[in-house]
Amino acid sequence: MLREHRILLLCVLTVHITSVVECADVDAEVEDECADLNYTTLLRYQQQQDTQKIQYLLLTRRNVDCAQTFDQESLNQENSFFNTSLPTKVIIHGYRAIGSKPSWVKDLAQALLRVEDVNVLVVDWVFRASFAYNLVVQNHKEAALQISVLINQLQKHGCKLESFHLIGVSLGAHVAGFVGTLFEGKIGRITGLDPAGPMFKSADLFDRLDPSDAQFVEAIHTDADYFGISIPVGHVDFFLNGGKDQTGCARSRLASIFMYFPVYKYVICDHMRALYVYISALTGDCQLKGIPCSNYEDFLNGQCVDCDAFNGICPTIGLSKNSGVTLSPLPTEQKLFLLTSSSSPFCAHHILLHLEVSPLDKSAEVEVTLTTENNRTEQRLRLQTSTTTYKTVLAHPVPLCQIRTIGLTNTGNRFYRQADIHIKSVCVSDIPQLRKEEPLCVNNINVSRGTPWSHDFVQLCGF
Ligand SMILES: *[C@@H]1O[C@H](CO)[C@@H](O)[C@H](O)[C@H]1NC(C)=O
Ligand SMILES: *[C@@H]1O[C@H](CO)[C@@H](O)[C@H](O)[C@H]1NC(C)=O
Ligand SMILES: *[C@@H]1O[C@H](CO)[C@@H](O)[C@H](O)[C@H]1NC(C)=O
Ligand SMILES: CC(=O)N[C@H]1CO[C@H](CO)[C@@H](O)[C@@H]1O
Repeated sequence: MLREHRILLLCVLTVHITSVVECADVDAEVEDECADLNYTTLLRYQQQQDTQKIQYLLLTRRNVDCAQTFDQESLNQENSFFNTSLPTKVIIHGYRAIGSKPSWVKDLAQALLRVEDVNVLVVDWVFRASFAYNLVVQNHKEAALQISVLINQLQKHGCKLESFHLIGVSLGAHVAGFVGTLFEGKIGRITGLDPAGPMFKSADLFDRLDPSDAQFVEAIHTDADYFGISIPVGHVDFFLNGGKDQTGCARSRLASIFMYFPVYKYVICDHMRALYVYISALTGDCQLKGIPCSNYEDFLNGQCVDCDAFNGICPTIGLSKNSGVTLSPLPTEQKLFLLTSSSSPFCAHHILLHLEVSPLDKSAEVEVTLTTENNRTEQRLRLQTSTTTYKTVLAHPVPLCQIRTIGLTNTGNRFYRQADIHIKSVCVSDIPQLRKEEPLCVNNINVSRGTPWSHDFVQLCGF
């Protein structure tokens, strides 16, 4: 009895330490019936034990929790849950660290199934997607070829090309792109979740995801300065928080040699955010909308405040047709910007802060605070002698209509006495701006050093 306990404890410890399930026999009887992603180890790789074949897992509403393996033969088998009358989502992972089995795959598949009755095929190309990144890049087209063979077969069984939606993470986005190339852009939709950047940014269109790869191509960018690609690759491209650094992810970037160690997870926080935001957008109850703009600076400076160029409908992350884009022909490589919060469901309300001041003798600084019942947002603005108009976009946890108080503090200059700052007007308004909505403004304020000013709004939501 005592011995058994010890063995069990050891098993639990091993699972924790290696995060690779080595004591799987414990509940093997239950697990065995469900297919799972393969994973590879350095030893297996060195001994070339792994076959190079891609494995497919199938999840549907009839087997949400327990994947079936899937291949061409499955179509002739009665017990397969694949339904050729339904659309098919194909999930393609990217580079995989040794020994890893990404847990997000199931989360994404289940989120998709909650929204739509579809076949979800998970492409497991781990044996081509591990070890040296440059080899994986070389392998990605081979993986795409194998996937295209399967899609060809599915077509013969009655699946329509336009009913396929490929969702590729990182390098998987370029795999999806190449599958799209092989079908001459007739695949219905491709979603790239932070498409990989290294070795792809300057690649030929043939070699990377681009708008010609499917009838609708979209991408979400979250790590454009590191693992992700910095250029737009779809009809529309959502750049979250500018597309580079995400809120709640560590700033410091240790060298990529750490990719092979447990810190991998930590280093790829920005990169994987695109995926988690996408999953959240599918299941959450708030919408993540992008504002068209030519660059992030202009967006932050309040130069882009509406979706008039999109018939007034801001493109939304998620499964709606063409992300809600109604333009015909579709735009290409249109950059869309949005700010997010640091955790699920990631939604933030965009608020434009607009300040008009009287000309100043010396540069100054003010702090603007927006207060709601439970929240407080602060923004410091540096005021220059050369400018009297300041605009900035804030990510706010609650909508504008819930803002109770606006405050201004003359935070002054450390080195000399700061005179009063005369604010001609301070205004806050929603982005996207709707024509009928008036901004909330207060005019003619003198803010002295050491005497914060504040104003209460009387407003209600829903009118
Ligand atoms: C991959 O996993 C499947 C079960 O899902 C198993 O049948 C197959 O043998 C595995 N392949 C390798 C190479 O480990
Ligand atoms: C396949 O999907 C179609 C369309 O939703 C449905 O009518 C049919 O019953 C499904 N077939 C099976 C075997 O579930
Ligand atoms: C603010 O100060 C200016 C001069 O410094 C003065 O002319 C103006 O009346 C003041 N306004 C208010 C609202 O106190
Ligand atoms: C950061 C923070 O305090 N957020 C809160 C803002 O207010 C909403 C509800 O009004 C809360 O749910 C958030 O936790």
